[in-house]
Amino acid sequence: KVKGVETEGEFNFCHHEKHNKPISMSESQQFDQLFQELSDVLTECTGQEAEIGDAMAWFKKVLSFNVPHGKKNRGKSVVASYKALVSNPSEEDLKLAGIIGWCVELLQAFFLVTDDIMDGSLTRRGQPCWYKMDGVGLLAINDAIFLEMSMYRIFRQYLKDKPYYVNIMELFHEATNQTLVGQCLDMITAPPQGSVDFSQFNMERYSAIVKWKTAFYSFYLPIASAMYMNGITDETSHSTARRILLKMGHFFQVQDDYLDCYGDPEVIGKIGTDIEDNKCSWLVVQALSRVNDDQREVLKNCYGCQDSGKVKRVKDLYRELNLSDEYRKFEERSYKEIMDIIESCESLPKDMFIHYVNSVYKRNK
Ligand code: GPP
Ligand code: MG
Ligand code: MG
Ligand code: MG
Repeated sequence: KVKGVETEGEFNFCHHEKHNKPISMSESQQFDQLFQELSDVLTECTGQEAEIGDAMAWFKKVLSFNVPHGKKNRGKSVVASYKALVSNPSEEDLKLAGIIGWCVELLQAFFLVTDDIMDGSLTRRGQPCWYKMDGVGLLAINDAIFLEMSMYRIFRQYLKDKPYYVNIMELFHEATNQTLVGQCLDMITAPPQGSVDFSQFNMERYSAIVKWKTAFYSFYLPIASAMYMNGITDETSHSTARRILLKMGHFFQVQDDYLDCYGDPEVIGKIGTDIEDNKCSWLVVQALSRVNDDQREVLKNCYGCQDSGKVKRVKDLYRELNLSDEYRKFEERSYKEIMDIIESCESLPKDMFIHYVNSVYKRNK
């Protein structure tokens, strides 16, 4: 068994052994270590600011609870991409790539804290959602805005004099805006709990939701950041990167929807809510294209309800329809398509994309 490769009926994405080198321990540790510095910078309070010390101590908790405990694929991929683009990067520039990587993680933390409130989720990364913690509640909204603002304080502190300062700032603004649009589509496509309306649940709508709510910020943003750091600003290069990365992002969200139902909460660190929340998930869109009239009635009666018996009935129906086989076929096809587009890419280093593909394409969490 190759290290890090899922077996047991999982599709094995690790065809390219040489590309599957995980980021080495020390690089990963270096990345983790930067977080402490950033947390200190964001919460330090000097003499005359002593009166806000309690708020800064609170934000320190917000940061340590919500930012460093994820997989950090997005953040680390800024460093990995920067290395793929630059042959002999200086220590200073590598540190800056790491700092921008942490800003992607801060953006992610901002989205997750608010997304969990909107989705009524209970757990995240193996712990209760932040808004569910004692003494937090709706203060989580303020904390999320603090997480968002922290990115711009860090950019100002570390990048102010760099030629790419404005590019990076505009890129993060743009990615935030795209994600808000996607989150809006996600929320308004889901009918209120207890009501039924499948009229908007189709693949066109699904693709739009996941492109906007996930693909831009999770895939294009980290790699585009590394490109801007390296002075790559031309639209041709960026649209090439976008074409590959949006496709990866689409796959990633299908995987997230699949894991919402089939993932082990102990492994994925969160308890799925898509069926209860009436979400236009990949699974329900697939189901709707396969059901007979009786099965459609079951979906109508049971989708979008808190009742655990009804949720189970939906999951049983997914099993009757062999949706996990459908998913596996999609996964396999999608991997091949992605690799084909990457192979045909002339202007940017293929390794930059392949590295990122392999960090997400065989995940079970
Ligand atoms: C994933 O949706 C999308 C996001 C986390 C972006 C949220 C955007 C905001 C503007 C708040 P999801 O609900 O399926 O994610 P998860 O399964 O992790 O809860
Ligand atoms: Mg959610
Ligand atoms: Mg959501
Ligand atoms: Mg999800």
